[in-house]
Amino acid sequence: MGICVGLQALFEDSDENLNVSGLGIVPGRLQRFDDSTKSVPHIGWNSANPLKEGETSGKSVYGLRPRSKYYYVHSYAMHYREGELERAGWHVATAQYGNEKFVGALAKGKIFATQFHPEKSGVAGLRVLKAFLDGRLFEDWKETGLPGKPREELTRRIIACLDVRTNDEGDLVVTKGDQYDVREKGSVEAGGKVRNLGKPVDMAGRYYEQGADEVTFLNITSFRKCPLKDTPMLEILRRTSETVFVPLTIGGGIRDTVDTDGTMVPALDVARMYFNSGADKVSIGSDAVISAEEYYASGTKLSRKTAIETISQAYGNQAVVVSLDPRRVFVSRPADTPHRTVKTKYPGPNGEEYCWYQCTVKGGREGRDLDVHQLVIAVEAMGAGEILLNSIDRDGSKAGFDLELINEVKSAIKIPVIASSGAGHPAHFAEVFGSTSTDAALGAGMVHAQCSC
Ligand code: 1PR
Repeated sequence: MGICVGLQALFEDSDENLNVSGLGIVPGRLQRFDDSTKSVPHIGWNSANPLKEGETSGKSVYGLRPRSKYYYVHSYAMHYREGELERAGWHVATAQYGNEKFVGALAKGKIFATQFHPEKSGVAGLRVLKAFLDGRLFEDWKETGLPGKPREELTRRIIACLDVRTNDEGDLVVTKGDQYDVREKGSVEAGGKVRNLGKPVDMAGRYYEQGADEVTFLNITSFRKCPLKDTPMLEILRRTSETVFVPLTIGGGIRDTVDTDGTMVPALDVARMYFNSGADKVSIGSDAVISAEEYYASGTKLSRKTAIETISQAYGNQAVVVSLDPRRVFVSRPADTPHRTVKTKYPGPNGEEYCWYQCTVKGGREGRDLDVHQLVIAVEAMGAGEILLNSIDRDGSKAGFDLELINEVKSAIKIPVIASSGAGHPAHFAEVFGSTSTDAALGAGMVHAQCSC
């Protein structure tokens, strides 16, 4: 059985590297998705429909269902041409991305391959793995009761985010900031304690059961006092990946690091520890801002040594998320700043009608002379695969997403964007998906509020 690149290797070759031939078991050459009108990599939940156009019953291949969705994360695909692979004896399941129809899965004899990740596709994916292990190549399948034909297209993702840190007693807890301030206010007994919303592994498992498309852990305090190999987040990932079968992202402290014994550990080795513990993606925050500043200072030359470049080179750009922590800086006129401004519907404290989005590091504690437009262009050039777009102004506000910020970032790059910060009601997700072309949306405070973990 081949998964993702395991399917791609079966073909003759790929535009990804024409110097390296595939196994040639399946005729054809993989091509990169067209990114002129959609984000690439193709990340998210899409079909793998075993039925042909217009069929409402037929052979379901290894448990694939016409209306189920499966998790994809790739930039190259085998375009589907009606009947071509079938004439070579292959059973094919298809998906659609924009105007491109491609091979989602194929089977012949003892060979089975999926472009999607069944191990990260929840219950639908586990059904496929079980059918393969049981050798159930075919089962008769009849569409029942559901109106209309299956929509073979990418659905946008809803991601549950857990900000994790140690509390004052040293326990690793899920917390939540209000404009990045995670300490309780008000009651004396709370006494500015770190908000404790529950245990990370329990809460991640609950969000998976409730249908989260992905789970993101942000480790908001680097564990400076313990050896890297004992970082508590590694154990959290190991335990979470045993029961949560959707993609896991880990952020916080992904950078070149000096271990407690004085050893210099490159960001790539830090990331490798997380990948080996069950992470599918790593999220880089502060280090990305510093790298972008160096990128512009060097005249937009790539150093090939940054965390983004080395990790995406080794694991693919789909494994590297860059997390932004911007805040609004208001100005009366665009001429008052060299940065790219937006005319905002939400005037500043002195009625200013323009603002620019300042990048920050250290969890929002330090503003930099860099705006989000500059940052995302630089990190896309370095090989980042996705942007996690937080907003300090909206964080924990439950006032809805900063749509102006999201549109500003989406207009600048081709890689997917995850809108974050401000979700307080399901309608906020409908609003952000309806008013922007964001590829995913993330919630933290809202999902925690509904979780009786
Ligand atoms: O800089 O690479 O070590 O990464 C640090 C990571 O930790 C960054 O991704 C940064 O965003 C995050 N972080 C650092 N400090 C805080 C804090 O809250 N004090 N979390 C923090 C920022 C962002 C989301 C947040 C969403 C959704 N939180 O996790 O939950 O904004 O908010 P919502 O409740 O409104 O839905 P590095």
